[in-house]
Amino acid sequence: MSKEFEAVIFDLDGVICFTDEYHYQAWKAMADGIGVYFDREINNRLRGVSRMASLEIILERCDEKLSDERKEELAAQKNELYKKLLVQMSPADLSDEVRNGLNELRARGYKLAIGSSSKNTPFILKQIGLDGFFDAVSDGNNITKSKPDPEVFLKAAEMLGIAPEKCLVVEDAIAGADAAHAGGMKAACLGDAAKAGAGDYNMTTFGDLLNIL
Ligand code: B16
Ligand code: MG
Repeated sequence: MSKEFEAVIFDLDGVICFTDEYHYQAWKAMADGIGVYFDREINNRLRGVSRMASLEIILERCDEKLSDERKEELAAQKNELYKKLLVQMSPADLSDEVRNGLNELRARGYKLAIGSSSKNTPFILKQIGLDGFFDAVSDGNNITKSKPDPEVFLKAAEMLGIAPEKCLVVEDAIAGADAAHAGGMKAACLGDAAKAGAGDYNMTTFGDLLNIL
């Protein structure tokens, strides 16, 4: 175990597993239903962003001003579709690289947590066979402010009983790396966030974590 860190807090979507395509399909069906243009490029902007904030981004292209009630209805509609798509996820959606990496970090003595914006976190963890695996799960169900606010990561650190500066956050979204920094934590980034150089460590693959920790 490195002296610098005692715990690792993982973002879920885009780090442990990949639900982008399901988010895309569900938002696309919702947007088509109200005649609003939506494509994969816009979908990329939704990474790490909460459900309601994602809807606001999609509605930038809607000429009509919708009531809060209608927005709740549309978000609920999208989530129902999304949950139907999540049913097809299984432990096969967890790569060997991630599974082995998590087991190795645990063997090295690190506490492991989830810090995700998603309210569907418990269901996704169950689908991919990681139900009960993490020492703490902080997600969209226990926060009031979403990334780039640090709340989700600070709650994870608190649940673990470990000081924020001893936690390393693993993220794929720039908003997530910003959230880690706002909470006094370092960030190891993958994907978009790594390409943008948003992390203290910018990785090409999950397994690179084993060289940092
Ligand atoms: P839900 P993460 C985020 O998860 C996703 O990246 C983002 O696309 C999604 O809008 C958000 O969760 C909320 O998800 O609608 O399931 O509550 O990357 O923070 O693990
Ligand atoms: Mg993510």
